[in-house]
Amino acid sequence: MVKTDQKATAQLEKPTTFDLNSYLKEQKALVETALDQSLAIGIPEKIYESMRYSLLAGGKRLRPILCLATCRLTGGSTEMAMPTACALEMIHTMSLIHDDLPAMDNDDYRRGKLTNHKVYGEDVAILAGDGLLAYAFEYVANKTDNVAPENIIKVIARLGNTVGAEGLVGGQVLDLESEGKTDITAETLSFIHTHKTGALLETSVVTGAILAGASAEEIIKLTKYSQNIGLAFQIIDDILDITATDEQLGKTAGKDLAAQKATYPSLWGLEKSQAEAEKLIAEALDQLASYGEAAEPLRAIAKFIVTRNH
Ligand code: GRG
Repeated sequence: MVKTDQKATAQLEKPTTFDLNSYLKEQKALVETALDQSLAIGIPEKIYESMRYSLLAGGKRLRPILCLATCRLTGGSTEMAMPTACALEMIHTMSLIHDDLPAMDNDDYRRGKLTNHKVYGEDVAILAGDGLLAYAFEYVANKTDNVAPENIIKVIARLGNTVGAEGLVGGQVLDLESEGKTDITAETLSFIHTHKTGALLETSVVTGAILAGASAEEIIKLTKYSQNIGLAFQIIDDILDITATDEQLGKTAGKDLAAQKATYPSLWGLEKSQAEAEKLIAEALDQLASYGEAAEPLRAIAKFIVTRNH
């Protein structure tokens, strides 16, 4: 094994008394309650039911939890960040609804449940995604309290950039264009994933810091932290598509292989992909050095990303 890998492994294996399972359970419960309260059934009922079906279907709630944790780390509060945390999950959920459509990945299951279009039909699923996307912006603008207005505007602009052609939409288009091609380079794959998956994870961390009024220097470190965990997250996602079961994933495993999709394991093999993910996480942890104990949640989440099995 090369030196950097040994260093990375040592970083990841550093003992800690922080109980990530209890932390995630407690934070997830907070987020679930806030999401449930964020969207009441209105008229026409069907669209609200469809939006709530996917929004409240479970999932790890990683993006809101990252946003809340970063806001608290940089001097803000849970309350300041909760509307943005909910909006991040609304955006993530809408991207999953659209990603699962027959015109895109054509999936029947998501988060262990039938996909939105399987329950409500394609027409309503598209509109549920659109509804959630629009509502995310409205929710941040209307519900954020005790934050300087210029920081709320920064958050809204950042969310827009993350969703659009410079973010999720751009990544998804290149992903669709790359399907079935056998000559995808590591650069193209990196573009797809930094846009499709990394951008929203990065924005989850950075918006937490913006809401708290963090310094430019802090935002640079946290950006690097979040870019690294975002890429590592995708590498592990690719690995799990090969090594995990349908039950562990809550969706069909082995789809990348079946669709002949270029993935990190297909480019580098499983072992090198895992080593690269660990190296990225070790570098992410370096960015948190100046925070001491207070950064334990962000450290533990980073480590969880490379050790998760779902
Ligand atoms: C954003 C306007 C707009 C359109 C969507 C379909 C699309 C454009 C983009 C695809 C984005 C996508 C589905 C990326 C994959 C991200 C990913 C790794 C999802 C799985 O995230 P987890 O593991 O899932 O956090 P849970 O279920 O735990 O939330």
